[in-house]
Amino acid sequence: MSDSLLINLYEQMYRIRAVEEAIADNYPDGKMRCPVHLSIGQEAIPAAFAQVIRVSDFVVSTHRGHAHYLAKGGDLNAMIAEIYGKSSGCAKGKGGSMHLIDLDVNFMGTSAIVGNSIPIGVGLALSAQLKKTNQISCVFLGDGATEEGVFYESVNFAAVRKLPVLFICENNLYSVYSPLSVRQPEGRSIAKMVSAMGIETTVGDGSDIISCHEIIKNAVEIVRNTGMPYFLEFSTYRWREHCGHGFDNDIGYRTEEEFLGWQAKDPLNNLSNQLALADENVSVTIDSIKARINLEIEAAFNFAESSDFPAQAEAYTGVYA
Ligand SMILES: Cc1ncc(C[n+]2csc(CCOP(=O)(O)OP(=O)(O)O)c2C)c(N)n1
Ligand SMILES: [Mg+2]
Repeated sequence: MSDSLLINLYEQMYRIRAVEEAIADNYPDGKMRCPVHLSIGQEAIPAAFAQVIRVSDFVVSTHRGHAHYLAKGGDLNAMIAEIYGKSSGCAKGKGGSMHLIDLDVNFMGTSAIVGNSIPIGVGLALSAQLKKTNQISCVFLGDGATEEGVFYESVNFAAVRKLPVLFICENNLYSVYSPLSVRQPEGRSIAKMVSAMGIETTVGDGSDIISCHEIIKNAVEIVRNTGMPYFLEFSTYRWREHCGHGFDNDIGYRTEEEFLGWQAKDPLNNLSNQLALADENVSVTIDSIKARINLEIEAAFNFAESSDFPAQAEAYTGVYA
């Protein structure tokens, strides 16, 4: 892998992490009035994805979608303004953190209803197939979403109609406070269930951005070249509470040891260590990347804070017009 690609991966991953850390830091001010679902700890997957996806491709995501929006090139100012409920937000301040959209880059939306965006992503793949555009459609989903009936209908439809859709499951082991062990029989594999429905699958380590990049690049090429669906399942872990800016290891649904074990596999730290080992001058480059991104984030929060709330007359108007 080239040095410039490694630096690009680092930059993407740092940017996603730093944006969410800034949301967490500012959240207690009480100005962001919507719930936030942070994906700190899970960034390697979207950061790798960002390097291989085209602007023309479609993406849909979930309640935990900040990283996917940013990875697809969604406008940062509009995302932060949306979380602040301002009219300059990407959904005109009417949706909040769970309703991100940026049609300029074909980021087609996120949804608060678990599983809801999956059939939309499949429908987008159907439109690309009918119009012969060579676009692919990518559907981010959590492990919990695979327990919704619509997931099976969608995977089956994609398999039967041979649609160019890439499913990317971020398996962070939990659906809110329920671990997989109380939700599914022991030893069941999500990827194997999907494979039994006739779709090619790969399982990856979501803490290792270099292998994430290889796996996603390969899957994107297969979907684009064959027009067939593909399913990826990455193991990963959210560090923060299910919903909110804090930590919740003390409430009893997961252990501190488990949390620390995953934190020790921090994908951002791992990559910066690898970069430092490869080239001792790299720390100067990394510092300048961080400084630039930190300024960009500060500007986005200033933009959001200084924007107006939607006018009363906008209460019943559309989000896109
Ligand atoms: C249809 C539906 N059922 C339940 C919920 C409540 N809910 C919100 S997030 C969530 C967990 C989803 O878990 P997963 O898909 O693994 O995503 P994660 O939060 O782990 O990223 C649940 C059950 C919901 N929003 N929608
Ligand atoms: Mg989950």
